[in-house]
Amino acid sequence: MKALEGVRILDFTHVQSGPTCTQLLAWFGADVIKVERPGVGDATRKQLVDKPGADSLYFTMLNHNKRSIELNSKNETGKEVLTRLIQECDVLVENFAPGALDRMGFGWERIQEINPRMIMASVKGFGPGKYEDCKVYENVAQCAGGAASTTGFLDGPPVVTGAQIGDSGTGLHLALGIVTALFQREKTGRGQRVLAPMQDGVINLCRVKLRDQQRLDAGPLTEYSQYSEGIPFGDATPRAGNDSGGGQPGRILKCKGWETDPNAYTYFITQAAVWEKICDVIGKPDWKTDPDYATPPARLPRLNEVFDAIEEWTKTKTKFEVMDICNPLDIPVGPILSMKEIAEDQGLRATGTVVEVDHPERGPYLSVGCPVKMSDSPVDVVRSPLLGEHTMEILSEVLGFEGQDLNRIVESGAVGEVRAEAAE
Ligand code: CAO
Repeated sequence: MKALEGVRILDFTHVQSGPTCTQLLAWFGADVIKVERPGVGDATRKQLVDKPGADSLYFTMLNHNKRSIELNSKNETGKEVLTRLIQECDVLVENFAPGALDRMGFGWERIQEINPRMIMASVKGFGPGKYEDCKVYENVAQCAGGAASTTGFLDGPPVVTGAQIGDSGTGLHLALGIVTALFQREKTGRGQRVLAPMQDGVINLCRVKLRDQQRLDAGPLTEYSQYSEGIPFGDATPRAGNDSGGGQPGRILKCKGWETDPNAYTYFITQAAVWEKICDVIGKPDWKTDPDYATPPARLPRLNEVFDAIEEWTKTKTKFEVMDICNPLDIPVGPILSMKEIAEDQGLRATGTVVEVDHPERGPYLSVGCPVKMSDSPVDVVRSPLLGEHTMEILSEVLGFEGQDLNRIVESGAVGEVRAEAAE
């Protein structure tokens, strides 16, 4: 038994934001039917190809546990099949460019007519307003959502982050909206529209930076390194390098081997509660009582000096030794892990956060498993479907087409050439 067993998703998503969402729903037990253009499929199948002829990692890593049906939703027979899918499914998820579903003839009004219980969930770049018709990709959302202006160093340009907060982040927001709408439908019997604009998702994740924007009205942001360096603040939340986003100053510091290893660094937080232990560890016991260092406000104008001293110590240890020494003392630190280290981490393999999956075209590959663990709804990661792998199964088992009806659909070309050949 899985949490979302019995929930059927009509997955009209592509690229990253939408597929992230429907993959999560599939992991929670929903039956996710991915609708793809015949012979083409999700564009990511053929993007960033590392094994010619095989689906790319970009596609496989975002589409586990789904079934794939090839369907031309613009031809008449295709529309008939799509209408039946809308009748049979609980949720339609899409992240087409604005207006694409309407142009197909399946806007919200029409979907409600076909199935009033249907939840229609969309990712768009922007919410209603002057940018609502724009196409948007990850980094556009990071920029328009305030992340880029607050990421990077003060003396450099805005920077986008490797974490896909615009795409995968919005997929997460959308998944929450969908399960919430399913919960409400239990009481009302009605479906509803769920919209997760990427700009809104990024702004939500940058909440603390809007906090700081307003704190600027009360004076300089004293926990930013900029303050301790005597650099005046402008009128917007500045880029803060690797400063901690909260009230406990922290930075990334060099560790043993930094000269040759680009990831020989640790994050180090000078949490007030463990300041005395930090002083002992780094060999500065006098700072425990020295009024210039003993309290957090006294340290704020001296952060560079404080972190320089800590770094003198971290440079004598590997990032893992720093972790081993500081953890028992409750000093919050974290090694800068490379993707190679994450791929090889046996602890992450044991929890299912990193999984090895086998694929008929490409052989075994690594993926990220479900990041949410539920005690009563275990997750088995199943390889992504080949293009149209489940077309016949969905037409007959889910939609009940058989005999002449099934032949008519296959022969119309609405479900792709490959399937037509298979049916013959
Ligand atoms: N059968 C027939 N036609 C299909 C089809 C199918 N099964 N699936 C898609 N199509 C058609 C669409 O109807 C659309 O046609 P029209 O332009 O004639 O209406 C066309 O394929 C292309 O769809 P699109 O405009 O969504 O795709 P694109 O590659 O041009 O743009 C993207 C991609 C991501 C920029 C755009 O979809 C978008 O802005 N989406 C919303 C924001 C978003 O999710 N961005 C994240 C992208 S990364 O995760």
